[in-house]
Amino acid sequence: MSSSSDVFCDNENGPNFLFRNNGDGTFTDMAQQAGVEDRYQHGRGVALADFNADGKTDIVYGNWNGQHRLYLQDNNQRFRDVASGSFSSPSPVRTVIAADFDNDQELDIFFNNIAYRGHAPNRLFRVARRADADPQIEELNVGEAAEPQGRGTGATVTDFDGDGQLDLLVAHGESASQPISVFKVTQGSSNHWLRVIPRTRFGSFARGARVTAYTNRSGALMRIIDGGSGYLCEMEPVAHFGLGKDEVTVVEVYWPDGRSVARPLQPGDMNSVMEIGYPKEGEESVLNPDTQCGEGFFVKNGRCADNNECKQQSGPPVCPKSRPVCSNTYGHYNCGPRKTCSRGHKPTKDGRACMVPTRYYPLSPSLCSCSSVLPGGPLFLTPAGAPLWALPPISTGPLHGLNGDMRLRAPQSHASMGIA
Ligand SMILES: [Ca+2]
Ligand SMILES: [Ca+2]
Ligand SMILES: [Ca+2]
Ligand SMILES: [Ca+2]
Repeated sequence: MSSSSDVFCDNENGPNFLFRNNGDGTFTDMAQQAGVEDRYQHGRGVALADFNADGKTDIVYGNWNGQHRLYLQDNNQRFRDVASGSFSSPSPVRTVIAADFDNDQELDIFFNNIAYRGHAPNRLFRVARRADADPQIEELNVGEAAEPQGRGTGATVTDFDGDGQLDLLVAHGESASQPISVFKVTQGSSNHWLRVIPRTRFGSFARGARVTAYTNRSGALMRIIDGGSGYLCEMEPVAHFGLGKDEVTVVEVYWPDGRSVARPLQPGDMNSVMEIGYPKEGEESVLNPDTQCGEGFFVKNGRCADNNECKQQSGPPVCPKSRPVCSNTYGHYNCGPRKTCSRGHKPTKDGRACMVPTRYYPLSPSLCSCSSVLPGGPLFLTPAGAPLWALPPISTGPLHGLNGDMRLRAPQSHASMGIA
């Protein structure tokens, strides 16, 4: 919505907030215009990510025994719910995590449900990017992490054992005392990965930073170092990229103040953890013009830019007839085809996807998030502080290579978990 960090609050007992950062220390609530108010639902757990690879931040959250939402941001600061029936299906949800557990490049979304009245298994979905279409949402077998009788209150992800795959920690409590569980994913171990840790000028974790990985063949992947997603817990301040068999060509970090760094990588840099410090005055890197950004991208003004960028002279952008739709992506404009929609659907305002008309909401973007607002009370932000890494869900069972080997390990204690 703005170049500075905006704030999305997924509220219980009332409309959500989407605060646009006015850049002068004040914020304006845009939730209604953006279509993300959801005033009759009770939010529990939120995550921010770019689910359709258009460079704009999208929002996923769970509603307590209500419909869960997957809001994609369009070009007019409006959001559109693309949650499938199965995905949106109401549950006693407590935590939502978006991460790539099997390192196949596609984000997975984990719903931690609390079994406070009968069974309430946790669920896992893959949200796969598609060219010129909304992402495909597919439920995966979450295996032992289903914990149908688990009193899950919070959950988080991090790479506990340093093998490049995220591990999932689920905390329990509230209505019964249960041990913490830690799950490990065994699928996708041969996939490439890259973990990027941006730092502030003082060396701490750069919450609010945005990290983009340009790849050889798979386009750009974006992660946000979030300030408080999940619910009663906090995710690790690490941009974790699963790469499948691909490699990152250039990694780019934008700090909340607009400073940025772009760093060309070599294949040998894959499967590693990379720290990127805040650039000192005059040290903002510029990519060499012959840097290879990967398929679909080229170097422009020292940064990777989309090949299909629309010409923007004075007046409206110019696109060829075969790709007449110009939309903003990764800070640029690019041309794309107009979607032909089947009966009962109509094109989105930008003409690049189809939707069921009743599911369309206007809206806008956001960059950082807080996890919930207490009923009738003040904004509740999960505590920030020293790093305790969170990890996302793992899946098991027969679905698409996520076969079940999530292992439960060493339970310790109960209670909600935070990043300490
Ligand atoms: Ca709400
Ligand atoms: Ca997006
Ligand atoms: Ca995945
Ligand atoms: Ca691991």
